[in-house]
Amino acid sequence: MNAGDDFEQALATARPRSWPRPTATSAVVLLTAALSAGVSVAVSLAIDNPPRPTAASPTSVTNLGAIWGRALTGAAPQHEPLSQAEHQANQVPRGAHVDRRADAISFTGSTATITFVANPPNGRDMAFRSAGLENPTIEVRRGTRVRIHFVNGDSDSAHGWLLLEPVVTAGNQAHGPRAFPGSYAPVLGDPTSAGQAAEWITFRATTSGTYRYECPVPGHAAMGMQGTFVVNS
Ligand SMILES: [Cu+2]
Repeated sequence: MNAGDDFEQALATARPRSWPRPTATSAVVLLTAALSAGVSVAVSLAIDNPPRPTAASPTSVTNLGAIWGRALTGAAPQHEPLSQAEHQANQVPRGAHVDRRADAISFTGSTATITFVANPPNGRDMAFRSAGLENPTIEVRRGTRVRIHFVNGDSDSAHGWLLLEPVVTAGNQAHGPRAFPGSYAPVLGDPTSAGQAAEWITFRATTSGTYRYECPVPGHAAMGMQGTFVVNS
């Protein structure tokens, strides 16, 4: 069992029983993904399974982040001071080329270490900040070992980072199986006296293509927490 499984279990345990069941829409999305993706979809099912708000409970979209944020407080593997997180959110990663006009960060080496800070106070709301950019497009070469340093820079909402293979688009959100084994930074909760919740994940970008990263908290990708991740051949 890896750290991600621990977090998904913690999330499942923390989930109030009265929340609405997944809607028919999410069932269709999951079924389509299952038909397209075989075994790996089981992983994304665990991510996509949190109940989605229904038309009868429109306030749930904004409340879920707050509820999960409180429920997961203190559960993160690491914490770091907000000032440190903000500093790292604006640092250019080692070996990276940053194109600010194109809002893109590219790597040509065999490793890429990227910090994403969700909703830092000085950034745009509902966005990931990296190298001083908002939701930048990331480009790596096929075979690159990618390390993601994910920090929840928010004060009152849960956030995560998930790299998906966009096999289905519903509304303005792409849904698919997790792009690569390990390409998921589990949802982190609110800060503690030790600082902002933080974690590291590592995966290998083994297949070229265009992928999507997003925050898996329901509603957050639609509100802007998403970007493009390109694996060049
Ligand atoms: Cu989020």
